[in-house]
Amino acid sequence: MSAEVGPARVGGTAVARTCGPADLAGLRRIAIDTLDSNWEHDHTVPSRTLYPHQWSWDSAFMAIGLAQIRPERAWTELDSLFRAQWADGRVPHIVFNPALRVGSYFPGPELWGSATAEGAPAVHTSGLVQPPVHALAALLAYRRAPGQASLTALRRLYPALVAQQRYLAGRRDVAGDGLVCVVHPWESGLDNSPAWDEPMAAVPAEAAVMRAYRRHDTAHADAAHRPTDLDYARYLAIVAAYREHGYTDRGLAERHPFLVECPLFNAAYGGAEHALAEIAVLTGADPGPHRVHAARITEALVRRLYDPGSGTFQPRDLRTDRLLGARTVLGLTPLILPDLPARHVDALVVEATSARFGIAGRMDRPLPSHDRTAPDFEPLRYWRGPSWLNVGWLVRRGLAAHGHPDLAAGLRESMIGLVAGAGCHEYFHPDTGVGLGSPAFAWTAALLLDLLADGPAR
Ligand code: 2M8
Repeated sequence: MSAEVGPARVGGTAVARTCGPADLAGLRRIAIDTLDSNWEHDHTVPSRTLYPHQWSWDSAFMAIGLAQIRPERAWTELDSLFRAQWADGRVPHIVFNPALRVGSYFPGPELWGSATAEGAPAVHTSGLVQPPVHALAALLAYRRAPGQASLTALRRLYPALVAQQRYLAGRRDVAGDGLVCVVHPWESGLDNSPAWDEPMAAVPAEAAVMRAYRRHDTAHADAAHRPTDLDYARYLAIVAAYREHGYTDRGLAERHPFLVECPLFNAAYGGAEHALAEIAVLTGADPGPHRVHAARITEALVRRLYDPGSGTFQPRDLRTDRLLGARTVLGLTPLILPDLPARHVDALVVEATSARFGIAGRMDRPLPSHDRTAPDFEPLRYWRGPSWLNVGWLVRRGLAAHGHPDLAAGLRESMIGLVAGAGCHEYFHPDTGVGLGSPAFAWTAALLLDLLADGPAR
């Protein structure tokens, strides 16, 4: 097996490279070592330095990679996350490891105060959620490692995955339109995406409040690559508004400062129903209700978040009931929905292959997280331009499923090229491919394993 990967551009120079079997085996080894060294008794930490606790959607991505190399860990990973599920079904976005010292992450358990919230688990968690990619992860983990043990694990997880969706449908459909809304940029997973600039600007906060806190992230990553102090002041203000009400969702529409329907979150939400239908078939449950719900979500996503003017999906700000115009990579992610209508798929392919995102059979630069032609494109700052493997992995799945094997293969090669050139970094410079953020980042490793295991056309 050999794969043309890249061209990864390192230090500004395009390096077209061909990985032979030895290189690919070496890459696989690096990914396995990264996952092993980030393993922490029952879960994988995204990064030992920047993110030393358990994160929700990270764990789903970990399970996808672990299923290939240590299947029992894939199930342990998901089981440990779902042990922290709240009584209302929410799966918290961070599960704190009680063994770590105070200050090992900011904001830590003392700021979240989950212990006093109704229905929270015994372990400390945040009160937010993240994109529900867990049912898809469980299904893919099963497919990578089929057998009795995996089937038993799927049966065990199924009711918890259903409860996760029930929480979102029952408590987070704030507009009553069949979509769920995120109450904090952290819930989107793309924390400081330009998509959130407008609703964030409406959140009253002063950067100076951050003098009262010590940020942990900027001690481990370049401050110029991270969200600003003003961003953090607003993040904390939104957390405080939610925490004040014990993280209950009743009355959100009247009182909460940040309410947005995100295309990625809702695509994951719909994708989860498709995955649950397949899990139901495998475990002897009824797939029918999941299929019906999946179809409704896709219909609502198209009706509420598709912008015919730009030909892409955009978040909707529920406080103004307007679509947010920034053309970020979030807009491409509804491709993961198998029932996305063909004309919307076609429009997204136009957007994906445009100069904004540059997806091609042979990519000359990595997929950016934001429109690279936009004036606020920032190639170094976190989710405002850099290239990330998880979003690329989702988009690639969508392109492959909707009959674009050449584009899917180009994106795959580009992502493998990034890791070949820079290692398992958290994110990558979208022009040069230089590795940025945490150098031993677990979801990069896990998803690389998945990309390596799939042929170029899958
Ligand atoms: C980043 O988010 C956390 C807050 O949740 C942070 O910046 O401290 C995001 O990239 C998010 O998507 C990810 O799940 C998390 C851990 O990798 O880090």
